Amino acid sequence: AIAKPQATRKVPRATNNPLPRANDTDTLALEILEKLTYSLGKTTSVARMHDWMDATCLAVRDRIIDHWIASTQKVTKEHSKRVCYLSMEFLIGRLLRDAINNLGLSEPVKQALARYGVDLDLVELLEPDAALGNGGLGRLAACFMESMASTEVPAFGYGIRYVHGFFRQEIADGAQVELPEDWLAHGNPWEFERRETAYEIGFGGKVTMVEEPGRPPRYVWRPAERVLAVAFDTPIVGWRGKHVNTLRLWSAQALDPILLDAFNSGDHIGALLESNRAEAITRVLYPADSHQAGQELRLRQEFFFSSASLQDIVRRHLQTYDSLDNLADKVAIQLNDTHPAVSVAELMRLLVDIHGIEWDKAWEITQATFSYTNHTLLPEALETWPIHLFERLLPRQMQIIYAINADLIRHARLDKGLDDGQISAVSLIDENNGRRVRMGQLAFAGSHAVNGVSALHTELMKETVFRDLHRLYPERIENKTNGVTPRRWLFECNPDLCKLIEEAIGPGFRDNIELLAELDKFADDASFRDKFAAVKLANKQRLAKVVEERLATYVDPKAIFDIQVKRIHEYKRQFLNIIETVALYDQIRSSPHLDWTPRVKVFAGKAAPSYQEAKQIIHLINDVARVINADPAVRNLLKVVFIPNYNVSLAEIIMPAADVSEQISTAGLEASGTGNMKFALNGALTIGTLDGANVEMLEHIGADNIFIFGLTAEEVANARANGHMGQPVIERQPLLRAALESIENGVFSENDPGRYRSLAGSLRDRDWWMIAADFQEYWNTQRRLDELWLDRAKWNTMAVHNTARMGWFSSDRSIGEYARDIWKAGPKSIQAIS
Ligand code: B1N
Repeated sequence: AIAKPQATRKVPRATNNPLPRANDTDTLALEILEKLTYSLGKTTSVARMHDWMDATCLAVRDRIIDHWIASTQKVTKEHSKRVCYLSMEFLIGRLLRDAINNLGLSEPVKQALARYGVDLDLVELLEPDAALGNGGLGRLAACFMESMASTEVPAFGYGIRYVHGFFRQEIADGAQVELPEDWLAHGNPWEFERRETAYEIGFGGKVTMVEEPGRPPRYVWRPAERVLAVAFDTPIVGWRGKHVNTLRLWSAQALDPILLDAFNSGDHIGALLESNRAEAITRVLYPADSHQAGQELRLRQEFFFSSASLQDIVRRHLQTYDSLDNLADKVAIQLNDTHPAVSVAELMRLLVDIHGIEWDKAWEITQATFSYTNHTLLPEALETWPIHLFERLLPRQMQIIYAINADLIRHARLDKGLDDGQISAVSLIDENNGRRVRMGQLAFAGSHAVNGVSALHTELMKETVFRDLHRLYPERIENKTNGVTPRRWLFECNPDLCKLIEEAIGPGFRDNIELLAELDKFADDASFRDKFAAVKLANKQRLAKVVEERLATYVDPKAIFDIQVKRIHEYKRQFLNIIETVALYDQIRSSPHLDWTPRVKVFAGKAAPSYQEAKQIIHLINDVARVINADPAVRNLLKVVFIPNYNVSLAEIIMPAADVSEQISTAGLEASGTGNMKFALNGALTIGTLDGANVEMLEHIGADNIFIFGLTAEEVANARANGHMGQPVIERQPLLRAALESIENGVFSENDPGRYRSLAGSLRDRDWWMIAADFQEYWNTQRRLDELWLDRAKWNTMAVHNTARMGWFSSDRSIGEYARDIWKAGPKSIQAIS
């Protein structure tokens, strides 16, 4: 029998909003049941864990919506300036724990589910990662979204709703295999489709000039092809639910879902061609990190989301204001690398062609609105597009770029007296490699502020890629060192450490992470140190369990966990790490009587599918692991594991479980790094080069608490310029020589002895990544870590100092600086930070 229906609930009179949801366990338990019943159509007796997950997300989502509405109404009422963060990637991971934690609902939700015999910890594991990004750049965008909500900066994130995110990685016979990722397969409880928020995006076609008497000529673009961009909104809730922002991701659709004429005349495939072609734009994320994907589809993706975002920004502005003259007072648009740089030309088109604003005025608005973040100096990552492709796909934008370039060159020549060589360096068109559009120069020219992501990187920007533009506009480049959100990367991933910290210094650090500094005085407190170490050990046990489950390999939680997790790239030098591992293996075998410090070398990371060298490095790590782990001679003194499918959720288990964090890129090449920050925040000791944000970590943590080695960026540049070769270095270093020879001669690849000959050979030759050059110092530094491990009190003191001194690397601090210096947006408290 069905119970008697509840009396109709009263609609409150004072506002048009429903009553906000209550947060007690009883209410949550009831509402989760209601979601299960009325939204999912399931009873408790047939519900699968997945249904509980969906019901929980929906109940939590209602609470976010309450705050979302309040935030939106407040921003609208106060006419606050909004930040629009344009990014091709948002590497979010899971959202349920983030939402529950930020809303302070951990206990009531846990208890509510327990009433049905359901464990929240297991429910959380069922949520798929939103992996709409490759690595650091995409994860930074996700941290920034969370920090903007937490610091109450009104913001929209704009990006692409890829149907397939970053590929899943499996390892078969030691080699990487890529499998499609399918995060939307079971639906996405966090997103709201906004079918009414849709824009037409054009491609190709012709531009004509229209002349009317008494008016300046106008250009009209008639695209040959048009697709629809439909908005999907995800609320991003900040710390304590104070503020909620929107992540707006665009999905591509054909204007006509099916060509009925074609279908009726029997062409069933042709009838769907148009919709397939349109939907292809947002089908899949390009898996290349720090490497330009030169295909047409990539340029389509870039323009598609740039144009949709700008049309949305302009339309929303005109809903409130009757002119676009004050656009820059009300929105700040941040270009996350050059992927959305075509926005500069597209905004000019909207202002000049569509809204009739005079060119110079439009340029003023454009420059005042945009700012641009550069994330890499690697030449292979700097985006350029062949003129013929650009012109064919975006004819009007190409004309506009020529016009911007003409103005730029005129200014450079007439006002600043640049010579031809300097002009060709600042030009938006590269004439040397078969004419190409340089997206970096376009983004620079169209912005009032350009920033690098660490102090060193910003200085190198001024000396290298933007040398000449910097001389022309010496005020434009500034530094904004990256940060990570402490909510996900400390509170959520390491709750036991947070409890311990709270016992020591009170709860203030949860609202102001820089208060972690107060932990410093506990570094020499033996009892605190021991508890700190006990938390670390428990986190290592948790990781050991994951390794056991996924790899059927036992690792001893009492050994040093020495971890390198990040994209696989030559400049990140996983190869250096594995060579050192092989050398250590040799030493243990030849001197088994010595007192070796037990170590577990942990690796994880994905290689771009077409990056052969990176894939070889993965193969080598797995080959080395197989041989070492099977050798009884090392007596568990050394283990090597490669954990497949590194992603945000795996990182949340790994970061708290590291003793040693490997940040060993060739100096000058890692723009910042953010994994380095997550590890140190969780008390790992860093072994690293003077690269990216490591330099600033050294300043904050202090030289006594970090292990720095290797050539400096300047020394690398000099060595390369002076024709450095690896072979003479290798000759002088028996350890390196023996390790390299064993790799080259097939010790780790007996079935295919020549497998690593060319990889290893590259060290004997140019040694481009300075692996031979840095080996000996790296080895020595690792042995210093071994020795330190024997004095555990000292090690733990240093680990505590690391956690205590990492507060500055919060993305709240980064966002505060962007808001104050670049965006001029956000609450007054942020504007006032010094
Ligand atoms: O951006 C991160 C930095 O911490 C890293 O050091 C940096 O390597 C990373 C093209 C990139 N730079 N460039 C990219 C990603 C995708 C793509 O298609 C380039 N990623 C970085 C955050 O600042």
